[in-house]
Amino acid sequence: MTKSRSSVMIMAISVFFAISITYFVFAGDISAQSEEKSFVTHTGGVIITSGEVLDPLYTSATMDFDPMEYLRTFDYGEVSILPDGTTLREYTIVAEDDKVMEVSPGVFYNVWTYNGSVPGPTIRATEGDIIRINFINNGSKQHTIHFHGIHPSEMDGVFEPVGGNGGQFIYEFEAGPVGVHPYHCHIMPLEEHIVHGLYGVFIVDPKEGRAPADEMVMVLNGLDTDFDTENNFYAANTIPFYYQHHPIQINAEELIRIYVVNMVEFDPINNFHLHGNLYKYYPTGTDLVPSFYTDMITLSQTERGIMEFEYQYPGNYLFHAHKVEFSEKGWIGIFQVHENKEQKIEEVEYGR
Ligand SMILES: [Cu+2]
Repeated sequence: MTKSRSSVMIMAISVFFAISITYFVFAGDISAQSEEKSFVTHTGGVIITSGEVLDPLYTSATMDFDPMEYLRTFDYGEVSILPDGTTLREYTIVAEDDKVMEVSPGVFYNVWTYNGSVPGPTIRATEGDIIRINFINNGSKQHTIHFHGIHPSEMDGVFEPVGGNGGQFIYEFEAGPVGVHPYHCHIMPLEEHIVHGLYGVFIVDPKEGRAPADEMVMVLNGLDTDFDTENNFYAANTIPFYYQHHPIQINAEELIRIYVVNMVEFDPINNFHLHGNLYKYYPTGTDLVPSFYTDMITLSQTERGIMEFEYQYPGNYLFHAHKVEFSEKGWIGIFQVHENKEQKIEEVEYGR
């Protein structure tokens, strides 16, 4: 009896020591893993991150996005002239829904993309040009492109769902009216397809052009990274706080023109406040005469317009949502205004 009790004791002590030795041998590895962890996704892909993965991952495909590059990039398409002299602009837009993006340090989000980015490319044309979009859906779900603007019903991207895994559709219409318009997927549930990132900006320039300016695009967006139909992050151009950490460099006494589009879902309003200045505001950009001179506009879903301003004094100026919750969750940035030693703006080449 006593003998068997002591052998149990010896066995228990041995097991304890074995576990302790195992712990000390592998302790280095355990502490290393608190720095970086590997996550195996639903389809077997591997993600290595130091943060928590809040989003179900479909593949390990990752993507990079540079908000500074996006800011001033305009896609004029492949240009050709039709027999009647009209300009034709052709684009290829590919939809995908399996990309993963680190939207904030350690927070990975499954983005659905047009041409691999959120927002998709800024499509730009002159009023009266013919736009032809070769749309390819390489996603796993149905998607479309629904443009705001004037076009025939069958080009509206609503009643012709484009199947995934290579489905194709050609959207063709005349660019108009003059202004700044969003485009986005129009497959139900619409909020889901939009909030994951299937949207972009479509600019239609007037034939006579606009005054030369330092031009930029800001898409106001929200990211619902935990699927509770409330946004966890807000941003101008997708990455929260990006333009606060990387101020936008502009010159004093130089005209700045911002094409701003509100794509935030779930919250009924968003807004845009500029510090140390006021701007001329052209709602939807459809009129060449500004409707307001203000430092504050309020925008509902897909509301958009053109802002124009010049800074008089060099220095740092915030721009942000005056809905403070949004600015504290990422929708905030800085214009770093430099003394204007030489006019750097080149003539905007409309219709190039
Ligand atoms: Cu879609």
